[in-house]
Amino acid sequence: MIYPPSKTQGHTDCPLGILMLAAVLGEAGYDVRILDANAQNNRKNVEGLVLTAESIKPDIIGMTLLTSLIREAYDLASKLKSPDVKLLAGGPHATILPEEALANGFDAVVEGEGEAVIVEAVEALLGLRSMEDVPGWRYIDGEGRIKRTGPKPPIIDLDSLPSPARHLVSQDDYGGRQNPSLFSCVLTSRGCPARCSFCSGTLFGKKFRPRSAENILDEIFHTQRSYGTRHFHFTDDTTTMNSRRMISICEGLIEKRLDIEWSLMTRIDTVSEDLLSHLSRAGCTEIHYGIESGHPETLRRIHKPHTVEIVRRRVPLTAEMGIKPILYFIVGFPWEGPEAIQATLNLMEELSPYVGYYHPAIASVLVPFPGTEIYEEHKKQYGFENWWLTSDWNYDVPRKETHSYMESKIFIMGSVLDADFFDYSKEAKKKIIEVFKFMYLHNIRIQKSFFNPARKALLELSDRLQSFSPRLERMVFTPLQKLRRKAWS
Ligand code: B12
Ligand code: SF4
Repeated sequence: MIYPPSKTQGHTDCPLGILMLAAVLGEAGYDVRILDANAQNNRKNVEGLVLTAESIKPDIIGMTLLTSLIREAYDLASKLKSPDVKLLAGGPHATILPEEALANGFDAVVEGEGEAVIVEAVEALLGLRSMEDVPGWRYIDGEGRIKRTGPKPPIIDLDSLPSPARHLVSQDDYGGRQNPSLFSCVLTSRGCPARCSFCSGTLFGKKFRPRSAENILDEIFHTQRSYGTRHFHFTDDTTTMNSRRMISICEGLIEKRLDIEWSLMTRIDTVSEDLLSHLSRAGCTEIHYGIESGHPETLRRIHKPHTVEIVRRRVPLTAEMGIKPILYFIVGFPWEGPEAIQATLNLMEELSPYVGYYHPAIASVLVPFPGTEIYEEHKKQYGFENWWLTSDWNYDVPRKETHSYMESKIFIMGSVLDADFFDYSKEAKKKIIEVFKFMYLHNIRIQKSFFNPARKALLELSDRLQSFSPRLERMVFTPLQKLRRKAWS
């Protein structure tokens, strides 16, 4: 099972999807290996993955397809393709565009969650059962035609699934440099009833499906026992959707007296003062909220289920309870001019005394992911149909040669602004840069590093030189950029 390589990101979270499938296949007696190309201490490029796969000689290679990694994944598939191996795809991009995956070398695609059908899919690919007998997938039949089988029902009883096969990856590969404690992620529920227009949330559906508190506590307890894990991160879409369940998890954690910290991702409209107080007492240290915007009109148009007022009340409340709020924002919706972006910047400034850090996710400038309302409504007007298949719209690899020193620092992993999906005006771009500069300065300030004054001074110098003469800025900063580029490669 392969998680394909990213040119820019090692990831801090373990690849839960393929670890879940590996656990199910392991129970059925299959020998499964995990190749996570972005594991922090063991990153692999396409060539490295091909060599490793050749030495393992698997019967079937499964791959998670994400839009952000799709060109690497298709390149990898074309190099792995051989009559001796079957290629199976799954994951968000494969669910949204299964036929594209089949056209790019895969023999079959499982749509949506994989646990309920993975054993049948493997049996069919090994020739042990008919391909038509596997629900919820598409495959290429003996005559080269694409076949689709009927839908598979969602897994209602998530407690019936085994725990992810964590023993197949090295726990040291996850957690991030800022979080050196042994780290593991846990998925405590699936599905989100909201319908945000930028979100590729189709994979787990709209119905919230929780695991029971006992089942989650059991996974945490055994993972901590087996690996000495000190920090758990709940990566659900909306962990706190059902507060009664969440309070039971908190009570269980307090009762078990595990020496752990934990964090979660959720919607800010689903947390109350009472719930936050339970979370805090049970060791929750961080909550990741998708705030997205400080512009009320934008929040309404993207169907975000909260208002600016809710954010204004609950971010400080979270901090007062001793939990760090980690905020995610998106700027550059197609209708947003400089005033709308300024409204988001104003909200960031207002909240900054309470904020742990602003998450430096590369899509903080809007990326129109396939299958989303934003993509469907704007692809024709802006001409970005199927952008992920070409390098013209490349948004994640920094184009350092066109960036000032400051830009290359504040757009930490990428160049979304270069991709310019929505033809931003000069003023809007300037405002976007201000937002990112603000986030960068906030994030380095809270790191309290000895180098901060120097970092800040370099940033300001680059900014001033750039507005005076971009050529001069390049002359001064190119040697520094070259040094950094060397460090990157
Ligand atoms: C945690 C997380 C991350 C982590 C890392 C995830 C990791 N290591 O796997 C971090 C923070 C690094 C991250 C970053 C990004 N993420 Co993210 N992330 C998530 C999140 C919240 C949970 C992922 C998870 O653990 N899911 C739980 C497991 C069990 O599900 P799963 O991996 O999908 O696997 C199931 C099925 O997909 C399927 N399956 C998966 N692989 C395979 C393979 C085979 C062979 C088969 C048969 C089936 C199969 O079966 C699995 C079990 O049911 C999801 C949202 C979500 N609800 O899933 C977004 C999500 C995956 N991320 C998304 C995005 C957009 C990003 C970023 C581009 C955003 C950004 N701003 O930077 C980056 C790109 C990362 C990259 N590597 O390129 C989108 C992907 C959309 C798309 N079209 O690809 C999602 C769906 C969020 C959303 N709703 O829009 N992400
Ligand atoms: S609340 Fe989060 S997971 Fe749910 S639809 Fe909106 S962005 Fe997606």
